Amino acid sequence: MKPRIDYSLYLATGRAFLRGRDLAAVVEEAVAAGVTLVQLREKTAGAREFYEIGRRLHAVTRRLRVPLIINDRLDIALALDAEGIHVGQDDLPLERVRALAPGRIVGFSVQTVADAEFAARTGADYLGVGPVFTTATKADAGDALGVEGLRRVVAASPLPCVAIGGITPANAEAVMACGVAGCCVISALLGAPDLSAAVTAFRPIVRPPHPRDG
Ligand code: TZP
Ligand code: MG
Repeated sequence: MKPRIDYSLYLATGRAFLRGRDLAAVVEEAVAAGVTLVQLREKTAGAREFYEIGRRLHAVTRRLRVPLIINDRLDIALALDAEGIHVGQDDLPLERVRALAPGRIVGFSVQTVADAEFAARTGADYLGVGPVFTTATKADAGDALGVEGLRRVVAASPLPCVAIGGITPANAEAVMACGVAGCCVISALLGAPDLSAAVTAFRPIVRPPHPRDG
């Protein structure tokens, strides 16, 4: 059986937000403050650079005992022996990713109830649902679902859902009330002037799931 995964505060990385800081140091600070899961999202790196960044980051996340999820690239996830892989509609097909990554966490990005049902049939472990709110972080994120749209997808999904897109401490309570397992955040954490303070602001809102929940 897979160990239980704490999705409550999921940090996705973004190079544009580093402001000269070292990625591994930033992630270490975030996890120390209460981030529970880390996704390495590198949209411009070639395979070798992505791998080298991942190698350094995985050393940190292993030491801190949080799972590392690789965005988009199954080859990099496998080469790093990362705990998980997250794919969307334009990446390798979910069924191939599931088949090639047995025992790893497989996340899938969805916007609709039909996508969520497909992902559940195809063996995803969790869903990234969004964008919930408009966001400047992902240019092609599509139209915002809003809280009501998020609620509809979550209600129809048998899988744990993580909300993404424009989530801040100010709107996270409404997002969590939709029944999600957690919030996935880039700019409200990495763009904050004080990362630890931003994590601390989210923490009481994104309560860890109750053991009875699954
Ligand atoms: N997928 C949907 S919205 C988004 C991704 C990767 C960007 C989330 O970033 P932010 O800064 O937390 O809105
Ligand atoms: Mg992708």
